[in-house]
Amino acid sequence: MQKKVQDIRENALEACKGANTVQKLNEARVKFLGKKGELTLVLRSMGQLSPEERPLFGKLVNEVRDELESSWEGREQELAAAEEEKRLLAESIDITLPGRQINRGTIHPITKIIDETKKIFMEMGYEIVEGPEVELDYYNFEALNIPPDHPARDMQDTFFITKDLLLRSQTSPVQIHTMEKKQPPIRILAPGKVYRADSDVTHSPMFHQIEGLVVDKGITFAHLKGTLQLFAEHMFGPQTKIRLRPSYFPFTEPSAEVDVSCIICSGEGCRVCQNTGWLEILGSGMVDPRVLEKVGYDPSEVTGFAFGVGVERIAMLKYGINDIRLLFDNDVRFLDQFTS
Ligand code: 2NL
Repeated sequence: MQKKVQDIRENALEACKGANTVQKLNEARVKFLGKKGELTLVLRSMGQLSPEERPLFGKLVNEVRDELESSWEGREQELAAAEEEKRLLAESIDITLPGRQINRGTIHPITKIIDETKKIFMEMGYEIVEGPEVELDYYNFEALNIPPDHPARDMQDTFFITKDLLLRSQTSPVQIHTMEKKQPPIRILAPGKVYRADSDVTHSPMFHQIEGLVVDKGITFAHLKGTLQLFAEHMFGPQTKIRLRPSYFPFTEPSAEVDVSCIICSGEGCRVCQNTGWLEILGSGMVDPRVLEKVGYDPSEVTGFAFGVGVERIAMLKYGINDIRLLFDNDVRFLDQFTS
């Protein structure tokens, strides 16, 4: 029996050393030290021994059990440490790996033109003003001296909500509101969305306009010309020339269309300027005295000039975009080209 215990001890120690996973180690423990394990069974068979032999045998079995238990404990710690190390190694993060590129957004070309224009005029002391996109007919048309039978007032051209309420077709109402609230000197720039019932490759039913207005004592057409020359140089480059052609708007008198020397061919003549060397970029004029009167200003005291720029047109010219819809599709392959 003693020999048997020694054999179990040796086999168990062997199995303990040989177990290379926690699971195998547990299996071996069940085999030798479990309820039905070899050492347990040999202890149960103690009845075969004489009463004198039993205490000694019991002591031996207990010693072997203690030895095996501690050996198991040691091996278990070894294996657990090895497995932990393996796990940590597998989970470890290589911090030397370069990070994934973050897709940064870009500023929309329309926003870029608006931001640039705001900067140009803020540097000349203009205040930026904004207002509602839903307006009264009065502020969009009547206060601007646009007669009741004017084509712009047709349902075909303007989005009416009710008889008196509409989506503004220009940003001028913002300027009317400002003049009603403040006395000259006025120097304001009104950028924003406007709406017209029109849609093709160069027209969108929603587009952006920037209007400027200056009213003060002694404002002349020379101020208008100088201001727009400066704007053209800042927007299109220092070599840019401007040209004014007589025109008509109900809210300005006299009125002028403003052309810039072609930004593609510098005035030589090309496809973009249709061989004229010039590009039409804005409408302008001296504020009609009737508009000043309607907001309560005295036209014999103060005069003013005003202008309106189509933002999409400027963006299309400046970035060589041939279809206005590209500006509203929000296709990142298009927008990604407008970095910095
Ligand atoms: C164009 C023409 C223009 C104005 C807008 C204006 C505003 C007030 C009084 C007088 Cl409150 N005028 N705005 C003047 C002339 C032209 O825009 O073709 N825009 C794209």
